[in-house]
Amino acid sequence: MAASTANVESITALLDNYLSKVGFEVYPLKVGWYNSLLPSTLRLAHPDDCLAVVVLSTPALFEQAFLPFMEERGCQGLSDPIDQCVKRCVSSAVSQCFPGQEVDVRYDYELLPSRKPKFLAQTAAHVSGAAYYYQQSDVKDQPWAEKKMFGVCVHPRFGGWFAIRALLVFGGVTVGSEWCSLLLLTVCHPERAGFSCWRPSTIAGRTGATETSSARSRSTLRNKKTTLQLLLLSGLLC
Ligand code: B12
Repeated sequence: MAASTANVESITALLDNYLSKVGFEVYPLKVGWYNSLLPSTLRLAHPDDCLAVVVLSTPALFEQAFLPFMEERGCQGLSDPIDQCVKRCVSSAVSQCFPGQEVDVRYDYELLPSRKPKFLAQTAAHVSGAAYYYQQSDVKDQPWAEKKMFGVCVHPRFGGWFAIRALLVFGGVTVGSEWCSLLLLTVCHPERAGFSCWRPSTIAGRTGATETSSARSRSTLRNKKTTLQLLLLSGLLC
C-alpha cells in the first residue's frame, strides 16, 4: 500500500490512541532514515520508503499498564515482567489496530542470531524525532580520554525517564517524500524549521496522534546539558 501523509498520520493516530492510554508514545519514521546511518549488518531488511513507528514507554506505564498487568498475571513463573507487560500491550495494539496487516514488531531486548540487537533503539528514537541521541562524538571536550563512552537519548519532556521499547515496521506501507522533508529539516536544522530550541514533537503540520504527543512534549528540557553530563558520568562509573 502506498501511503500519503494522511495515511501515515492515521496509522500513527490509531496506535497512539490505543497505546497512549497505557503509558506509551509513538513516533513515525522512514526505514531509510534509520538504515542510512548504519552498516549493512545492522540495517533493517525493508525498503527505504517503508513506514516504521518507534514506541517509547513513559513513567505512566507503571500505573496504567504494569500494575494492572501484575494484578492480573501474578508473580508466579514470570521473568522480565516489564518486558512481558510491554509485549502484551504492543502486540494487542497491533492486532486490534491492524488486523491481518503485515507488521514486523521488534522489541528492544530481542537479539538476532548474530547476537546483535534486532534494532538500535537509540538511533531509531533519534531519527523519528522522539528523543535526541547524544553520542560520544557530540562532546567536544572528552575528559575520559580513550575510554569507551555509551551515548544516551534525552527526551524533551522526560529527560532520561523513559525507555525505547519497540520498533514496528509496516512492510506494506510506503511513504512519499513530501512527509519526510519537514521532519528531517526539524531534526537536523531546528532553527531553519522555525524552532528556537530542539523540540521533536512540535513538528508543524502533523495532526492526530502526533498532536497529542506534541502537546505532551511541549515543555522543553531546560537542563539538557546538565542531564547529559550526569548521564555520561554515570556511564563512566559503570
Ligand atoms: C547492549 C545494550 C547494553 C550493553 C552495552 C551498552 C551499549 N550501549 O552498547 C550494557 C549491558 C552494558 C547496557 C547497559 C545499560 N543500558 Co543498554 N542497551 C543495550 C541495547 C540492547 C543495544 C545497544 C547496542 O548494542 N548498541 C550497538 C552500538 C554499536 O550502537 P551505537 O553505539 O549507538 O552506534 C551506532 C550509532 O552510532 C549509529 N550511528 C552512526 N552514525 C550516526 C549518526 C546519528 C545522527 C545517529 C542517530 C546514529 C548514528 O551507528 C552505530 C552502529 O554502527 C539497547 C537496546 C537496543 N535494542 O538498542 C539498550 C539501551 C541502549 N540501554 C539502555 C539503558 C537504559 C542501559 C542502562 C542505563 C541500564 C541500567 N539501568 O543499568 C545501562 C547503562 C550503561 C552505560 N554505561 O551507559 C537504554 C538507553 C536509553 C536511553 N535513554 O538512551 C536502551 C536504548 C534500552 C531501552 N530499552 O531504552 N546496555
